[in-house]
Amino acid sequence: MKPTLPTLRLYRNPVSGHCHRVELFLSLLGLPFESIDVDLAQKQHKAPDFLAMNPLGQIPVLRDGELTLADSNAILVYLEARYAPGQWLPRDPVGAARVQRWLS
Ligand SMILES: N[C@@H](CCC(=O)N[C@@H](CS)C(=O)NCC(=O)O)C(=O)O
Repeated sequence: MKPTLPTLRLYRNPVSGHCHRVELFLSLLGLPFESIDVDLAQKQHKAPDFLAMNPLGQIPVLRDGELTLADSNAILVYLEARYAPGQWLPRDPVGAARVQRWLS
């Protein structure tokens, strides 16, 4: 089920490929989301409030309601399972493994 309100918030930076893959998938799924730019030069990703979301101090981070999730691969897997189950990721062992290999 797609949310009617922009509850999805993506902490990102426009030059980040890891963020781009999440933004691309959000767009492919037609999910509205709010982008929050994280200024890497200003070390915003190492500030305490950001480290509370991702102790590794890296973007992207996705917030979906009460959920806070870091890592682009994890976010892609979550978005597919939550909003488009069975449409992008195969569930058979070999197919699932091949997708994970590609993502990695
Ligand atoms: N495995 C992570 C890697 C994320 C990552 O490397 N993000 C970079 C930007 S593209 C970052 O935040 N670098 C800042 C740092 O590591 O201090 C993912 O897939 O999301």
